[in-house]
Amino acid sequence: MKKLIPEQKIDIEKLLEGLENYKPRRKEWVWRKPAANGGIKSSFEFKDMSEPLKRSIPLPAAKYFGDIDPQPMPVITTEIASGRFEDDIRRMRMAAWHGADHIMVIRTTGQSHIDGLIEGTPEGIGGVPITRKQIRASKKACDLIEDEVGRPINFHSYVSGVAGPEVAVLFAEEGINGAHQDPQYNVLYRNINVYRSFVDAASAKKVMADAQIFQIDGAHNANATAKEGWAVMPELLVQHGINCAFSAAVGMDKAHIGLSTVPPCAPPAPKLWYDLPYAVALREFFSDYKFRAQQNTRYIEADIEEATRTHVIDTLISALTSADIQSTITPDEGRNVPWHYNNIRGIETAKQTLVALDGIKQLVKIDRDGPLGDMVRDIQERAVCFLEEILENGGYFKAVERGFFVDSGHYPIRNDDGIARDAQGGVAAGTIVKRDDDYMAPVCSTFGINNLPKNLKKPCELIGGCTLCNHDKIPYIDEVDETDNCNLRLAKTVEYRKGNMLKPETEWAGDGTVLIQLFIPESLELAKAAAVEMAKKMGLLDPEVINSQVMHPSEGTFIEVKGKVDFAIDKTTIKIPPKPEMLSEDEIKAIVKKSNLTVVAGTVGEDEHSVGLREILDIKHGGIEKFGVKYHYLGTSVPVEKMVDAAIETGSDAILISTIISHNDVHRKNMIRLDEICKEKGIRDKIICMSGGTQVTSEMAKECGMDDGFGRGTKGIDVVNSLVKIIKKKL
Ligand code: Z98
Repeated sequence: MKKLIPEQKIDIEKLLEGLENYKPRRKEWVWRKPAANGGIKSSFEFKDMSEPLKRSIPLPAAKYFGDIDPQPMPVITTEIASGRFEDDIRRMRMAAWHGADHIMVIRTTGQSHIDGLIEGTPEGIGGVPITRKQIRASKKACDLIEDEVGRPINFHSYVSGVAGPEVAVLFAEEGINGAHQDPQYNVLYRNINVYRSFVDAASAKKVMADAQIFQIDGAHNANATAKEGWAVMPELLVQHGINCAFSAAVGMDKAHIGLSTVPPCAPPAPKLWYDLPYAVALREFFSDYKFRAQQNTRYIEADIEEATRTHVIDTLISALTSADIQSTITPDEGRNVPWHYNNIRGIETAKQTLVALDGIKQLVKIDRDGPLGDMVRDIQERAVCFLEEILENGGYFKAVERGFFVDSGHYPIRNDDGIARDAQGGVAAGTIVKRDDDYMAPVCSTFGINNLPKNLKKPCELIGGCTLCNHDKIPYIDEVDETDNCNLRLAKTVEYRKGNMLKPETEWAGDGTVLIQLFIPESLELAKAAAVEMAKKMGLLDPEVINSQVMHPSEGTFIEVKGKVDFAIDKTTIKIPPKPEMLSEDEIKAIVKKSNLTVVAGTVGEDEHSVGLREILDIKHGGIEKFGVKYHYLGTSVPVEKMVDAAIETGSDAILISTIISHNDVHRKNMIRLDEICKEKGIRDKIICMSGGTQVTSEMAKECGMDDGFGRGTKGIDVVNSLVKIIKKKL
């Protein structure tokens, strides 16, 4: 597979071929490049946009703006977490088309506890672990996807857990571009021994630094875990400080160190009064470093709209405080395995908000003289005092033993409910082996004592190259488990990916999962139970209420139910209705003007339903008037003869009749009558006759002698497009 073809699905089986020989073509992290006006030819003036994509899907409203798709400067992240890398890859491609260039892959829950690397791609609880095969397949896909969209993609995963250094080497070998690494994460959230965690971190960070892997820390986990996220703001600064200082001491370039910041608060609290001073305090203390802003998962409930609204405000804070990376969570995190299309929704929220806020700092200034200045200083002072207290108590390890971190008190208050870890305990306690004084490792990127002979260009010269320098030396092990591997998983879904069978999907290929939305005019508990019954009657398997919102305690409840369909459709049996060829709005307007297009219109017979026709005529909702068509509206229940006479009197080009009532086929009769009268009066070849109504179709109208007909859902542009096409032929 040399390149992707936009009209064709990515062939996963083909992608997996030859992975044993795959080499990453680029290893380091890449930022977006600024471009004048975002490389966009438009009358709009953009301030801070990056280079455009070669291929992309713009925001839905782009059609009103010449289909432009400006790309903001911050890198946009999507967390791909289907749990199966073969599905993640298709998701990555969709994400890139919508503007993501940082793809994070979440690994199996608890991989942090696995003391070593795993081969193949077995599926565990929560998904697949990070393995060489998975990385190679994903990186190979990234190469193809970045060529397709025309922008480099940063592929990201996690260097944590008891196998941190091994994972770091794997990532460096395979060209991972970004990774989370923070020894404090291991200690606090995975109960890994604190000494082991820091020793491992030194080794891992050295490898990451040499491979120019962009590092993101783990401080944000504190405000997602703490009882009150906003109370731990001073601690977050301390955690960032410890990881930054440690990383820089190991030799990491500050430009490759990113702070993971998460707004600690959310509505209905007065969010800005916490999150803005926090963001400003951070940026000021850590001005040499980069910032990755992420939404706070803590506050993501089951309602996607709510998650999205908070994300917009988060992104406003990012724009005001110049975050370098805008991360996006799928807004459905709070309710299921994140779904394909929700990845895209998260990316679009970030893109849409950042584009809308382009150049905000030229218009709006953060006022340090007001209350903000004091709040910023307050957070910073508390953080400095926190750090001093750590030193007074004998340092970081002692502070962890005393439960200083993730305490719910607002420092200096302590509620003594922090996460306390015994320095001699935890996973892999007592496993550190002191290096001998004459320790020597003939491999690159080794941290610490290494007694290499003098005058070597690089350590691995002694062994003719290490795996970091010579990719050919890496042993590649394919699937080792015959019963649990990606080939078996792929075989199960092949008919849905490559065959003729079609099923809806949201999590994985062929899963048949659908979401239905219902409003049930009942109170919450009754509505939830009733919704499940209704879903069953609709034929859904395993229906489950995943969101419910009371509209009023007794008037009704909005419910979302997910379930599975147990059918598939053969796509060869599906007929796609032909779409009428649409002229451009400009062309339509030009022909309307040139021909001074005028019509008479009315509802005919005994039909008083005028709303549909008025919508087609009036400018308000894009009726034909918008395109310059002049109309004479004759009202309701107009005799067909009168319509024809009026057309002759006004010198109109067309007669538009609306006929909703259809009993006794009266709608057909009206059309036939209109055609006959026009013929009788000798004007049929000069006048265009069209009809519309809920029961009308184009074919039926033509059978009844009309030039065209329009049914439910017709817009003014559909009618004027048809009129103009007929006139164009006559011109
Ligand atoms: C994020 N939404 O930050 P295991 N190391 C750090 C982490 O933050 C995480 C892991 C490792 C979040 C994603 N973060 C969650 C610093 C996870 C994950 O194997 O689950 O422990 O590693 O982007």
